[in-house]
Amino acid sequence: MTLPLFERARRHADRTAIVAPEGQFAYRELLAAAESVAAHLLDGRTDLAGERVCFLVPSGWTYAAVQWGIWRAGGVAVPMAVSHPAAELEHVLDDAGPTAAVTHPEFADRVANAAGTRRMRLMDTQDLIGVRRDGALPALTPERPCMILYTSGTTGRPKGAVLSHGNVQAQVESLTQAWGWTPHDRVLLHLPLHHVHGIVNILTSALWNGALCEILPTFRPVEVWERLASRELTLYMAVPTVYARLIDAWEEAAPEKQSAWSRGARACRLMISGSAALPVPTLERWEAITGHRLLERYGMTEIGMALSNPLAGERRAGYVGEPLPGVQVRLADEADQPVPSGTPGQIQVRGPTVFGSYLGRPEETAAAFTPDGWFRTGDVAVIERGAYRILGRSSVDILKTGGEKISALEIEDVLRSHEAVADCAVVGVADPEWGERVCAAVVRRPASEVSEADLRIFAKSRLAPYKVPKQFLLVAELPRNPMGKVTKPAVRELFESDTR
Ligand code: MCA
Ligand code: AMP
Repeated sequence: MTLPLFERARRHADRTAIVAPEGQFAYRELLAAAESVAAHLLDGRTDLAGERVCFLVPSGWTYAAVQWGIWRAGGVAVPMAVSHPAAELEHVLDDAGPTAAVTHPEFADRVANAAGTRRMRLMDTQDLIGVRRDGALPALTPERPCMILYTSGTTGRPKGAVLSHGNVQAQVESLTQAWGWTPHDRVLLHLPLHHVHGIVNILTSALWNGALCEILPTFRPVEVWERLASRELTLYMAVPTVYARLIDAWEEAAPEKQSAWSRGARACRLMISGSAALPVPTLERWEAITGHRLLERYGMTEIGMALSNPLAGERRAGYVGEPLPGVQVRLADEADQPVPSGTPGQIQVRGPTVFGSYLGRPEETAAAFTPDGWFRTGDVAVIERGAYRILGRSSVDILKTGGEKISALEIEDVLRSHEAVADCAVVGVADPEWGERVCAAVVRRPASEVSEADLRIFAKSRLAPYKVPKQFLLVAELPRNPMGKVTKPAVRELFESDTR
C-alpha cells in the first residue's frame, strides 16, 4: 500500500510541482527523486521501519525530494533549521536519535562532528539525488509516524512532536476543503521549513492538490512584492511580522511600484495570516493596500490548524473564526470541564489532526491530554457571536516572536550558564514588529564586567537566532514577590519604562 499523497502525485505526473532556486520540477521528477533518495537510505534493506532521519537542507526542491524520500523509505523525517547554531542542532540529534543525517553540501560541516560522535550515517544530498538508485520500497500505512517537529514548551529544551502520515493527511484534507485548494493554485513559500506553517499548510497542501509551490529560500519583502506583481500567484500565506514588513516596503516604494504591486496582489485569490495574533491595524492597512481582507486562522505544531475564518463569508478582525472541518474544538476550565457559552476557557482540540506523542517523553505527553483525549493547547479564548477570539496564553513563559514560539525558561537556563550571570529573567514585551520582543533582565555576579554585547554573543552561539534577546537590561536585583518569586509582569515593566 502506498500513501494517497504519492498516488495523487502520480495522477499529476506532468504538472509542475515545484519552482525553486534549483529549477522547475514536475511531479514525475519529484516522485523519481524521492525513490532514489529512499533507495540510498535503505541501502538494500526493505523498510526503515520508523527510524529517524534528520535533514539539514535549505528550502527548495532538494528539501522536498529528501523529505519525500525519507517517507518513501518508511522513515521519520526530522527537519533541522539551517539558521540554527551547532548547540541547537546537537539537541535535535541527541533527542531524535537518528540513524542517518542528510545534509546539503553547504551545511555538512555543521553536523559532521556531531554525527561522527553519535554513530549515524552522514549522507550528502548530491549523492542521494544526483546518483540514481533503485530498489524495493516498503508499504506505508497512515498510522505510521512520518515527521518530528521540535517545539518549545515551558520547561527544558524543545520537545519533538511526533506526527503520523494520517495526522498530516487529515490536516491537509481539512485545509483543502476549508480554503478551496485546486490543482490550479500556485503558492509562494518563504517561511522556514521546520514548522507546520511552511511544511503542512503550504508545501504539503500544494503537493497534495497537484498545485505548484514556488519556493524562495529566504524572505525579502521586495522580492515577494515582485512575485505578487507577476499576477502568477493565487495563494499567499505568512505570519503577521511578514505582513508588517511587506507594508513597510510598500510605504517606502515609489508610487508606480506601489500601484503595480497592489494591482498584482489583487490577482491572488486568497491571502492568509497565522502563527501569531494579527494586529487589527495590520489587517486594515493590508486591506487598504491590496484589497485583500486577510483570512486569519489559529493552529499549533501539535495539532495543525484548528480554527479559521471563512473562505466565503465575514472575516472578523481580531477573531480566528470557527473549527476547521474534521477538527473538534472546545473551551474548558481548569478542571477540563467545558465552560458555559461566552465564558473564557482554554482551547482544547481532538481529532485525527492531533499528534500522538512527544518523542521519548511519556509524562509530558500524558500531561498534554485530558483523560478523554483532548489536547490542552494552553491558549485561552472566548467565543463571541460564533467566532473564537484568542485572549492570551496560560503561561507567561511561552512567547511568540515573529511567529516563532519560544520558552523564556530555556533562554534563562542558557544565560545562567554564563559565568558572570548571577540571575536573570526573560520576558516578552509587546512590539509592533515582532508581536513580542524577547527581553532579558540580568543580575551580574559581583565584580563582573560582562556587557550586553558579550551576553548577546554568548546567547547567539547557543540559541536559535530568534531566541536571542533583542534587549538586555543589567539590573542590581530582579523584582520579586513576598514569597521571593520573580514577578514577570514587573520585569516587563522595567523594559516598558526603559527609554534608552
Ligand atoms: C529572525 N530574527 C528574529 C526572528 N527571525 N528575532 C525574533 N523573532 C523572529 N521570528 C532575528 C535575526 O536572527 C536577526 O538577528 C534579527 O532578528 C533581524 O533579522 P531579519 O533578517 O530582519 O529577520 P528575517 O530573517 O527576515 O526573519 C524574520 C521573519 C522570520 C521573516 C519574520 O522570523 C520568519 O519567517 N518567521 C516565521 C516563522 C514561522 O514560520 N513560524 C511558524 C511556526 P541579528 O540581527 O542578531 O542577526 S508556528 C506554526 O507552524 C503553527 C502551527 C501555526 O499556527 O502556524
Ligand atoms: P507553535 O508552537 O509554534 O506551533 O505555535 C502555536 C502557538 O501560536 C499557539 O499555541 C498560539 O499561541 C499561537 N498562534 C497561532 N496562530 C495564532 C493566531 N492566529 N492568533 C494568536 N495566536 C496564534
